[in-house]
Amino acid sequence: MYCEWSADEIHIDKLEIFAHHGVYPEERREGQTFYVNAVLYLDIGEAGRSDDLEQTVDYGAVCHFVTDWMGNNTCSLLEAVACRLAEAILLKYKMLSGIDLEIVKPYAPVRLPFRGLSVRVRRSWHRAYVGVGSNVGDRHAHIKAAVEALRANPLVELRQISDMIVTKPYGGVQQEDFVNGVLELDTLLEPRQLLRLLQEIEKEEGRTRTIHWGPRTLDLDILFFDRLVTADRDLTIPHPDMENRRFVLEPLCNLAPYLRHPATGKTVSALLRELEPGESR
Ligand code: A4P
Ligand code: MG
Repeated sequence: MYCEWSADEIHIDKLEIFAHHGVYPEERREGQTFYVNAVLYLDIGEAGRSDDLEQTVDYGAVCHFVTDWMGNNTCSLLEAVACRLAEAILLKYKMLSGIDLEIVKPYAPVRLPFRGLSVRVRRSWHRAYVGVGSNVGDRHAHIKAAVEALRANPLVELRQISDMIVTKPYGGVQQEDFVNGVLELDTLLEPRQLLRLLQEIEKEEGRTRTIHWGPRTLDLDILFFDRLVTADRDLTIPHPDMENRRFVLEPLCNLAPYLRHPATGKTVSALLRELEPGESR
């Protein structure tokens, strides 16, 4: 699971596995040797104190899991092996906050001298806050459907749901009142993948994009993603203008009052206090 400070590591070096991954048919048919290197990130403080295996991740079990997974699956690309296996390990061993995983193919059919070819990935759980809003149709039903869709996604762990509040429309467009709230989730998805998932869920609920800031069956915005600050054209995190929106800050404060805006360093509760009483600018 997500952990901001887990700096402890367990290392697995050169686990040898015979498996059938590769682009060429003979690689898939005959199989070959692979090596797996991994760094498992977790907090082992409790296990260090208690000397209890239950408080940590059993590296023997992880080695067997990796061996079985490599043997029971077939991929063309080393990239696919590395990404899928890293995800499978993090989903199986929830105590891990992240993993560095390297898949080495020492006998790749390249017909040139080399020591080993490998793909290395770094994957970890992320903590995201998602703003939800609806002001068309059965507003609570749209939000409930979003919650259910997120719950059904194996790469998402929904942790907390704020109180839902009824809010006056913000932004100058004449429209019905909104129901707004915030969801706290842990996810293995990267920011763009999460955005794509949220947009798919919006679409499922009949969202159409016509008027900017206009009425919508369902709006799902990424407010925070770990401590990421980014301003790409299609993805801005933290969500732009959130510090001026009571309909965002109030439910967010309900879940995480001491969470800090990564750019300004201000807590959510301080941002909410700074809004004029009753005002949603
Ligand atoms: N986008 C960029 N960053 C993000 C992000 N962090 N999360 C892009 C989600 N999307 C992000 O959004 C337009 C584009 O923003 C997306 O294609 C995505 O790539 P949209 O949802 O298609 O359009 P929109 O909702 O009309 O625009 P926008 O800017 O998202 O509007 P807001 O900021 O969501 O505001 N009043 C009340 N009381 N309650 C509300 O919920 N909502 C709005 C919409 C206006 N007034 C409101 C409420
Ligand atoms: Mg939006």
